[in-house]
Amino acid sequence: MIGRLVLFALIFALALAAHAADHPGASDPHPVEVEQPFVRLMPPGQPNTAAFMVLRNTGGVDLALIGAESGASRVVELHDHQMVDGMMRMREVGQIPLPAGTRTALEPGGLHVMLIGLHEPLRAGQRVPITLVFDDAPSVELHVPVRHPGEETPMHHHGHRH
Ligand SMILES: [Cu+2]
Repeated sequence: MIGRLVLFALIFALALAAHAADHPGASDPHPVEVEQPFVRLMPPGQPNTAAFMVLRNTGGVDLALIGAESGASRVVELHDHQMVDGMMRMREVGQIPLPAGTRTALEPGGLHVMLIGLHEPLRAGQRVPITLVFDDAPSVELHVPVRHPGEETPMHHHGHRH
C-alpha cells in the first residue's frame, strides 16, 4: 500500500517536472508588454466596437498576435484599415507582426481588436475581458477599461467647467 503511494507520488513529481520542462518560460515575465489598453465606448445601439493598445515586444524573438478572444462579443477579429476607392475601410488581418524589440500601436484609424456583436451595451469605466493569443508566447488575459475615445482619464473630463 505504502509502495503504491510512493510510486504514485513519484509519478506525479515526474509529471510536474516534465510539465515545467515543456514550459521553460512559464515563470518568466511575458515578452509582450501591453500599455494603455482601452475599449472605445460607442453610441448606444452600436453592436460593434474596438479595443486599442500598444504592444511592446521586449524579448529577443519576433512574435505575432494571431488572435483575440472575449466573452463580451459574439466575434472577435484582428482588423486593420485600408484605403479602398478613396475610402478608409476595415479589413480582417490574419495576424499582427510584433518584431523583437519594437512597439506596435493598435490605434483608431489603424490596427485594432474588433469586437463584433456585443452581448450587452458597454458603459464607461467598465472592464472588458480580452485574451490576446500569440504565435510563440503564452496568451495574455486583460481586463480592458471602456473609455470615450480621446479621453485620457475620467478626471480630465469631469474637470471642465463652463
Ligand atoms: Cu474593425
